[in-house]
Amino acid sequence: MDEKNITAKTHETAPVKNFIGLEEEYATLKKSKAVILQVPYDKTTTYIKGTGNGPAAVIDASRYMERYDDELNQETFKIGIHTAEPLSVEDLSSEEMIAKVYTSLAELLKSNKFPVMLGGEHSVSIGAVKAFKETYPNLSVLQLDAHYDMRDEFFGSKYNHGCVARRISEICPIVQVGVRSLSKEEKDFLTAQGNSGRIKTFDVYDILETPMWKDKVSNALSENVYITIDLDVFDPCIAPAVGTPEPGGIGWYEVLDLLREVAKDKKIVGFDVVELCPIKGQVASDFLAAKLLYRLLGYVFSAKK
Ligand SMILES: [Mn+2]
Repeated sequence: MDEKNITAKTHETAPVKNFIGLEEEYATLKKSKAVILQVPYDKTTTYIKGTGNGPAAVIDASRYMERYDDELNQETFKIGIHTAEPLSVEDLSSEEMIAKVYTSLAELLKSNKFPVMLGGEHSVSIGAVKAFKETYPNLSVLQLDAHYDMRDEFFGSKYNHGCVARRISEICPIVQVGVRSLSKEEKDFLTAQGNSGRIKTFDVYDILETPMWKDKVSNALSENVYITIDLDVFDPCIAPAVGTPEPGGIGWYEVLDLLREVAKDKKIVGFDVVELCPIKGQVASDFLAAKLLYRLLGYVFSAKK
């Protein structure tokens, strides 16, 4: 048998439904503290298409991941992680998709679940933040991203993925980390805003120059924090499968250090991982996304807190 056949065979097993291939014992909605909501939406991406395949790729990659967390020395899956059926959003307008995400998350929050959302393009986060803001009035959003996403409108839409941070900033305060690409219009907007407290930005240069940047980020957040992670915040050498890659991103351990710090100082109420745009045969980014999701859940539910 040649190598090609072996690869094909190992990767053609039936797709798993549950994150990490969890048995029902740890995956029923009733018993689970965390619920993974897949939102395979890909309408307004501007460069490489394919973020609609992101959620399935993360679930698929997750089955090859160890269930034991070696950093936290715990078996995080025992909190129960339910993987909900993907939302059918493919044919919806941005407004309809945002409304659907909002409704789904509001329901999960009402039943005291800890929601984790998998995109899809970044605009999926708008409906999520709306729902969290209603449950947690004192909410702020931590955005990890290569892009500022502060455009008021892009390609004729206010809900384009390039406008997501601007829309979020209209709902609650937002703290941006790792950003390194913006338009003149966004720059002018942010300059006009000044240090209003509504939008705080830690770009890659701040990170490089400020030894205590993680504390500063954490201090800029309110008590209840929703985290939105655009995978393009990472350097493309470790996460190349994104719709709009940008050189000079931050590393795995830097992101983990920040998330660990925020989980220690604040109450993380939910998070999303978005903009995975799977590349066939190159699964490192899919696996990174799965591991990131699991590690962050681990920080949130860590026994050591
Ligand atoms: Mn981005």
